[in-house]
Amino acid sequence: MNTDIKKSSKTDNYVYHDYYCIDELLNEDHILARESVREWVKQEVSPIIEDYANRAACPTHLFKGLAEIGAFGPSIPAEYGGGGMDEIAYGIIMQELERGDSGIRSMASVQGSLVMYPIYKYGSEDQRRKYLPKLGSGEFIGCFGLTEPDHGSNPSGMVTNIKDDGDSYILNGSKMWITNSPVADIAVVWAKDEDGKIRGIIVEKGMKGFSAPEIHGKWSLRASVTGELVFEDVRVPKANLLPNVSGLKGPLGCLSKARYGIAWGAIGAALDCYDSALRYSQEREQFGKKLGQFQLTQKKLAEMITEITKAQLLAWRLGTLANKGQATPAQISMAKRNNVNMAIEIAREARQIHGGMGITGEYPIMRHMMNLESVITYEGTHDIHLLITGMDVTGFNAFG
Ligand code: TGC
Ligand code: FAD
Repeated sequence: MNTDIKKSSKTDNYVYHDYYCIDELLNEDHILARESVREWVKQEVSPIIEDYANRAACPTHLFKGLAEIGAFGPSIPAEYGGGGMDEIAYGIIMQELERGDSGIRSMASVQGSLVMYPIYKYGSEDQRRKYLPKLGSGEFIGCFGLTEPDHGSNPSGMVTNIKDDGDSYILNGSKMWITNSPVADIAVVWAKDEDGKIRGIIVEKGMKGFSAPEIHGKWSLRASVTGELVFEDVRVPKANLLPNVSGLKGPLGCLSKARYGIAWGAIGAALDCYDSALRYSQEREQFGKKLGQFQLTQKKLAEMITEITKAQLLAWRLGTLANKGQATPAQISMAKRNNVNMAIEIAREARQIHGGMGITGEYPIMRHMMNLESVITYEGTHDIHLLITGMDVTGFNAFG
């Protein structure tokens, strides 16, 4: 990957906004985690992110730093390579990362919630010991293969499959839109066995018949690398099958974990847009007045902070439920859907407040706005999450 790092001379002036004093609901560990990740983002992400996004290059050198700040699996036990913290700390870390860039949060979400978590939750003790420390330290990069070219919202229709062949399985099929796949050392892949049951299997880079070509031409998440996974008669040892889960609930359980993190993460992107718009409105003058003195600008900013505050409260409450193991998949869907949509709306309004400057890389707005177009689609689209809520409240399944 590209190591020619061009640093910006701009200062990251971001200030956190906590209109409803939600900090009072946090403990010392949460605040400490937040401060250290925020500082890391200011030092390591903000100066380079615009350049990487412009070049559509992934700052893979940040994997190690993400590991050092505890961004991989913050709520997975420390003995298995995680951070041993609670779910609120995990959420706060995702918020601070996405304040920098959704692609950086993606790097952490995939590694922690979609690769380490399934190995921790569904793996054998041998698999845990073999992979988790390396993933937790950033020595290994992982990816998660669920989506296929013809099966996105409906993963149960997947055609990727494994066939029994002595002490191995033979894996065939392909996966699409896979974050980190071109740079990954291992992939947690979901495939159907000969009984049509969905199973998880760990595929390692270098296995014969396995390739992971990059997908080019994205206008969103440009600093995150996305690719395919292609399996042509790949022989995978049986020891790589995740033994403790079968069925769609396996991958969906991982998605619950990652969607929860996104519900927090999106607030970070929204806060960055709001913060930039507020500062701009206090500095920029038109018609002899600051933009912030116009009622129309005040309406925009007042609505932004109202929506951010509602999203913060939703995420915090979801976190307290998650800490008790009581956050339901449908509650997580509601928070993911609401908070990502809120962030996109705020990015659009913040763009307006910045006028022409809002379309440039001088400000983070367009980058966040374009990123959020992926975030509103991956991990379940906006409408799929609406239908999950609809099913939960009515008892009727509207899929299919
Ligand atoms: P359905 O019959 O509803 O459920 C099958 C089984 O799964 C259980 N379940 C869950 N378990 C844990 N967590 C959840 N969130 C769960 N949702 C459902 C369910 O109880 C059932 O269990 P059992 O024991 O009865 O078998 O399944 P369905 O086929 O009707 O599908 C439901 C639907 C459409 C909601 C689901 O397929 C879905 O969520 N589709 C969206 C697909 C999606 O989100 N893909 C994401 C791919 S990964 C990704 O985007 C990573 S981006 C990463 C990054 O860069 O940050
Ligand atoms: P489709 O499922 O084809 O949906 C198209 C449209 O139809 C959407 O608006 C959808 O809401 C709507 N629709 C579908 N079904 C219904 C219905 N029943 N009722 C009403 N409307 C419906 N996947 C992975 O497995 N791993 C990854 O790491 C990963 N990373 C990603 C990174 C990026 C940048 C992107 C863009 C995607 C990534 N994905 C990943 C895939 C992502 O999860 C899928 O794109 C997403 O689940 C939607 O699938 P699809 O793109 O095939 O859209």
